[in-house]
Amino acid sequence: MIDLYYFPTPNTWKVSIMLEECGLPYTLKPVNITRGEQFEPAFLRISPNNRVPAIVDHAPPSELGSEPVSLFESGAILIYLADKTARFLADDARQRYRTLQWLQWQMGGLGPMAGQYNHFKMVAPPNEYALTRYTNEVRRLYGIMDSELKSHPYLAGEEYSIADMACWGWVSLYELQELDLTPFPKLWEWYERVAARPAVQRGRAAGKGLFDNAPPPSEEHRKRLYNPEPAR
Ligand SMILES: N[C@@H](CCC(=O)N[C@@H](CS)C(=O)NCC(=O)O)C(=O)O
Repeated sequence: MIDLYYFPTPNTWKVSIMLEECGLPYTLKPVNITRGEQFEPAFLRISPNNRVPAIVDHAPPSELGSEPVSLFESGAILIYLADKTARFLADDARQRYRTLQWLQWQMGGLGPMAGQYNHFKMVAPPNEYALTRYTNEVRRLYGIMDSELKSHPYLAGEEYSIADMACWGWVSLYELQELDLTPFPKLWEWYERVAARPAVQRGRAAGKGLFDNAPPPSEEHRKRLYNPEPAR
């Protein structure tokens, strides 16, 4: 059984989607990041960067011994699960690197840039410069995906992989983000192709409603989430 430390965000959906795709049983461990639960000492022992997702695998592959494996960073978690199940990351070295390249593109580019876009669009006081910068950057990244997807159905080629899972959750926010996808027809086709997978639908819906009755964040919670001070 795998524990998935969860808050409904694209970074966590990557992992719930992969767990669903692989048919691995998992338990959701809610971490309400709007209420500061990511700073609880027990969670920091698993995820010292105070971020979801994180996992604890209580039945790791035998070559890792019998101690549970605990991991943070969604990209590392996807690679771990792919290696554990031998799925969605090819054995063939060239194809493996091609997939990891797009996974890292998501981790270092699409995720952080779309995260900043969300912040300046939905959270921060009006800041035209920042909003324009991140809107243009997200559009540029969508253009890169659109162009890549002209020659093959999935980001790393012919096969659906962890690179698609990593990117899809971010693109799935397009309505909330008020981003127009019509200039990116190949990206849209890819989005719908991936969205049609039952495991993607289950992974995206996992934990829906889990935080519906949570009290709203206080000013202090918001400050800690959006403008935290350095850890000491
Ligand atoms: N690079 C990390 C990013 C994780 C991340 O930013 N998680 C956000 C939610 S999407 C979070 O937990 N934020 C809590 C905080 O900033 O304190 C990953 O991909 O796992």
